Amino acid sequence: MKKYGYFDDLRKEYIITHPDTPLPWINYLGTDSYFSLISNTGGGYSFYKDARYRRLTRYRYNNTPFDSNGKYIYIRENKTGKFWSTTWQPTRHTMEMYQCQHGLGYTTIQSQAEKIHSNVTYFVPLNENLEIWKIKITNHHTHTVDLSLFSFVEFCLWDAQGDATNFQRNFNIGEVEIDSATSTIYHKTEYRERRNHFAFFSCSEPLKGYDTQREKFIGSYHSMESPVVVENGNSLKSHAHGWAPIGSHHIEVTLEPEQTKEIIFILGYSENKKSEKFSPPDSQILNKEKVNQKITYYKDPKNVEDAFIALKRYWDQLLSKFTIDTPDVHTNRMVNIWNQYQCMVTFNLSRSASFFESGIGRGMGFRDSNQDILGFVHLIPEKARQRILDLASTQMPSGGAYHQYQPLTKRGNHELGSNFNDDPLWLILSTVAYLKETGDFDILKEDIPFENQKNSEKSLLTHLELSLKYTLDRLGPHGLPLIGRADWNDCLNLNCFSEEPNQSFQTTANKEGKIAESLFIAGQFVYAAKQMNELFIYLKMVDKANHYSGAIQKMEEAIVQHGWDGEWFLRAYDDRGHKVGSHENNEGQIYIESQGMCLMAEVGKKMKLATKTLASVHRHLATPHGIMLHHPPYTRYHLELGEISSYPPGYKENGSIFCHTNPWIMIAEAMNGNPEQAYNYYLRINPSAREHLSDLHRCEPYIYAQTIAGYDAPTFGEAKNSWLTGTAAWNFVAISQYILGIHPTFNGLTIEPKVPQTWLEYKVSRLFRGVIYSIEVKRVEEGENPSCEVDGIQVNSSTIPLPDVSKKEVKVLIKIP
Ligand code: BGC
Ligand code: IFM
Repeated sequence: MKKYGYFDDLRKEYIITHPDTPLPWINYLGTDSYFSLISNTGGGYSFYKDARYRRLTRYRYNNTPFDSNGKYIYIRENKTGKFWSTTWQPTRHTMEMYQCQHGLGYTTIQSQAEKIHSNVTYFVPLNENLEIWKIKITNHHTHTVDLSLFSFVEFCLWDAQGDATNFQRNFNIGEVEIDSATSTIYHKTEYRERRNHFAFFSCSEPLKGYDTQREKFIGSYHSMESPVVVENGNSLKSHAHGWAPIGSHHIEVTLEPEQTKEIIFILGYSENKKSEKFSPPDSQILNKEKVNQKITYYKDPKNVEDAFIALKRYWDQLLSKFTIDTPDVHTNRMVNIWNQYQCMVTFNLSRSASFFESGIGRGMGFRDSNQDILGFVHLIPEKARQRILDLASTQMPSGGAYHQYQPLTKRGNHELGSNFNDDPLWLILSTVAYLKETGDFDILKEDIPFENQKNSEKSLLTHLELSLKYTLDRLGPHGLPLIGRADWNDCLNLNCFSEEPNQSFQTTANKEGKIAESLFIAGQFVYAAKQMNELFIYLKMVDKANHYSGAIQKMEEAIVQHGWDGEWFLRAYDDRGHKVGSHENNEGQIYIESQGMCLMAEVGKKMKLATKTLASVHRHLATPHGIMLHHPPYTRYHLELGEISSYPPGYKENGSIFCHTNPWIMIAEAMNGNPEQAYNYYLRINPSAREHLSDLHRCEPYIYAQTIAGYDAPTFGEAKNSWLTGTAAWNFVAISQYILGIHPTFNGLTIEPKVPQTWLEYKVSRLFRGVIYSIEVKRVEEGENPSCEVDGIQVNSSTIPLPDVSKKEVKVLIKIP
């Protein structure tokens, strides 16, 4: 199979050597409010905070090539009239060299054509709402060359939804302003409304010309491959009045042999002063002073270099909080670099904006963001704290939660409502993870409103209890949690069948009389409630702990009595009370989710159900490419099951390898004392370990994808929907906390290695509550007993308590059999 690139672990980069990757292999720039997506051929889009409401540049989804529209620079040799683009796309000319380096928060694309070498680095400086494109051009001819450079971005008219649909309006509203003195193009569409934002696109060089109207730049019946302006080598100084505003600078460059020139482009977002917010009188609406300061600052290459170094330092420092050194290269590079990096991206963007998520349909998912915190909390706990409070503010007094909220407004999305009955319980898992990481128990006292309404505040602890109550208030005929619209599996819609409510089953909590029940939520309840109990005990709230112990026991009994199918856990009962995920079914006999959740919750521990369950998972669901969601997949549509059966067999929720769920089984295997199997499953979906399969896998080899096509799919092994998936967080939890075995607890750091026998030793360095734990794990020598030494002193527990305050480093040596 073809290789498209390689990992450079020292530089923390993935280096792509062939531009025609099976799909665009992308990177995310920006860590805070301004984000930019960029592919290995310069495709992508930018937005401020919210990919729906503040989209800066336009992107065209669903194209061939996939990423058509981006951040492009054309070079034209004036004498010969030959031209090409520095990122290969959109001209796709023959190249003398090409290399794309995707690094942490930056992407560098080098290429050479006609002996002209270019090196463009794209990045978003820390704490800035702008992106830099820094280009260096070198002339490798033995003679002087005259070049023309044309930059290109296409502006989006802010609301990406309206931008993609409302053309009768859109083609009339576009407005721009050109400030030749500073080489800046302003995009100010919407400034006449009560909006106060605008975009700017500037450049370090004096302009020969510019263009702001797409049609003029490209030319009618031309294409991005050969825009008429580039072909002719002359910009038209076009002004956009409606239609499609773009930003294109025309710069002239003369280079002696082997001379290099550096040019800087700055694309950014800004807002007007408050007083200018309403109906500004004329074009002088722009807060130019502020923008000019920024532009002037970043036109200086020295400042750009400093910002770039600061960004690199930022990532080095973040990733230094958790580093490992194990015998396996795939584990090392994913854990040390890419898995943590992806956790940051999913934390920032939830499921909103990728090449597969349009940035329109989904904002911050309640379920999703809570899970993303699990893999992110050690990196920047303060941000996790704020996210927990934001999420809790979208909870309702019932404990239910809006399924998602818009990042710009932080308000719950009404259309989707709140009846995904698993949602509230995830808040418990994220909060407990935060507490264990930080020991910041004060967060539990924070007053948080319901549905963002003032004067409705209750403590976070109350919110968490309401999450448990929400489940307990909604139990079905078997005493199992009602599924509502769906649980973790969005597409398992079990209440679709009967039009009429089931009259024989109506409680106040279930006014609609819909009775489908979820074994996933049952397991999740036990898992979450046990964590709450641990917290109550730690907080010495004994009555509460006792109260919930009763609820946990009852739920476990209901699961064992009504939810055990003999060799595995059922998945659900549908609205007519029929089993889902049973050997009695013809299709969908066994599902992964309820096995994972119930085992992580240690349901049926006394009856030793884990070994049997995991053997069933192995027998029925495991494939060389990962563990499938269920099997056999549904071959026809079932009204009583809903969207799950709308997918062709082996894809998405209908029996693909839904990577998010695989770590639950890895965790269960590790907990059940089978490290070999846990690690074996880990490697099956580890993107780096699949790099050699790139032609089959197709997605980026440095990032987890949401799904890999299942055994029954014609493209078994093909990954889809890379980047924004809970797979990132859960794999990090599985490998770091359960396989490498380092997990934070209320009282200290627990170390319980569950690694394969072939590993003779490994090291972990873990920052925990301000202390560096340098951990070495080794096999016992012959005749030696397993042991744990902390700073040279033998200890009996696997939980290492925090040292006294003055100590900043602890050395731990663990000997395992
Ligand atoms: C997708 C799911 C998604 C759901 C809700 C379904 O079509 O398959 O992955 O979570 O829609 O947006
Ligand atoms: O659990 C969901 C998630 O919230 C969004 N993507 C799909 C998953 C499974 O349906």
